[in-house]
Amino acid sequence: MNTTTPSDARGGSRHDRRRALKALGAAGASAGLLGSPLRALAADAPAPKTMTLPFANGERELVTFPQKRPLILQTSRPPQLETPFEVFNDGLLTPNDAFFVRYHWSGIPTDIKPEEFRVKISGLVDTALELSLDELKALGEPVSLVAAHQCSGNSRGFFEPRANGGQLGNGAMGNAKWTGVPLKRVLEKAGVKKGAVQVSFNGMDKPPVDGGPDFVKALDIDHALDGEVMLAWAMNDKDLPMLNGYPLRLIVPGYYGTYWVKHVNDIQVLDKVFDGFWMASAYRIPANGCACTPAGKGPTKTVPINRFNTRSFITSLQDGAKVKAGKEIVLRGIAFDGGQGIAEVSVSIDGGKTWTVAKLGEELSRYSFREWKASFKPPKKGEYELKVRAVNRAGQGQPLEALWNPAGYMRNVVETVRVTAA
Ligand SMILES: Nc1nc2c(c(=O)[nH]1)N[C@H]1C(S)=C(S)[C@@H](COP(=O)(O)O)O[C@H]1N2
Ligand SMILES: [Mo]
Repeated sequence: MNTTTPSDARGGSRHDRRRALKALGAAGASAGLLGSPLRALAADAPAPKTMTLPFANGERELVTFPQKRPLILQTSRPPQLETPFEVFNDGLLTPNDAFFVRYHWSGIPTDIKPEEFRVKISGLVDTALELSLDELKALGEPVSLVAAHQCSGNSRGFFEPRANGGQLGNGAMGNAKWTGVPLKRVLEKAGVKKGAVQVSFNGMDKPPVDGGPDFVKALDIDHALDGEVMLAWAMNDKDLPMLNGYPLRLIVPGYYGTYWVKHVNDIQVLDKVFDGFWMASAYRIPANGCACTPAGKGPTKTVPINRFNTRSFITSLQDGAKVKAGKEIVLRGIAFDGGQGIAEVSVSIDGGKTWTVAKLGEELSRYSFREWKASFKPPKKGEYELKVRAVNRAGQGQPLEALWNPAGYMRNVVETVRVTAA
């Protein structure tokens, strides 16, 4: 199984980034100029802003791309940006300008005229369609859903032994309100013929070189017709940012981000299982209950990655924080899963020896980040190992020891935050 995506293999340099920003050509590009190699030659040039993810070789620049606030740079061509973790403590919805960005190929669209955009629905249908955005929006009442979005490789940088691919911290995820039209409505307008097996989704981005496999994903026909999978044009009540798939993207609630195809303009109903590279070779997980293998070993059998496992995070305190002994504070954070909904979150302040049930916030949807809160009063001075774990309505929880797989997917170990009470 292939575990290195082309973009991971190529990485990115400051020079690359400058070109990418030039290509994107919007206001945020000024950061690209600051980040140019020339800067290094100027004696009084300001040092690039950096931050350090908590693993070896974790130093990253913070850069500003169009429509984005400064985000953690993973690669520049294509843009791959991670959300600084503090953002998840600001609110349950991740702001559009802070939302992570992931692409596989550098041939990304940078200038799309909405009036010229068309999405094509073809293949095993009664009537092939080519719909404008206005026509899509006129198909009926728009639907909205708050749903978490997460890259399969979120948190890969914490894998031990290290796994090939983008060395991400925990910020390749986000939660947003998505608005659009159910895919079902669109497919039913085209009329799905008997014998349909899967539906494939292609976006406007392209490999920069001949022979690179175009990024195309597929869903089983029943999944595509479940009424929840959505073609979305809005994110948190605004147009999608260009880098998050403007003007239209697929939303696959509860499923890893790899299926959430951006700039989607080509949908095909197929009479067989789609065998493109990004389904047949990449984004596959060990075909067992834990999606795991012994460290350093590959799986014998794989299946396409699918639903999120259960995760939870403390967002109000970061590792190394100082708190006051004897003073009560409120710990808070988030939990989410693949769509059953969170049943319970519990917190430990003694490294996992004892656990206390946290108070859950409102459930915005079964797919949304769910807020939790718990009181924390360090009885005396010293070090505290805070842990959080969640379980969903199907009883699926989080392992105390990290699981491993060669692609570095689906990390969901119980998280630990170490703080000092003084
Ligand atoms: N067109 C297109 N869609 C894509 C991808 C891509 O490379 N091209 N990457 C996928 C992956 S792996 C992820 S994690 C999400 C990232 O979505 P975001 O950039 O909006 O955060 O987009 C998905 N959709
Ligand atoms: Mo991803």
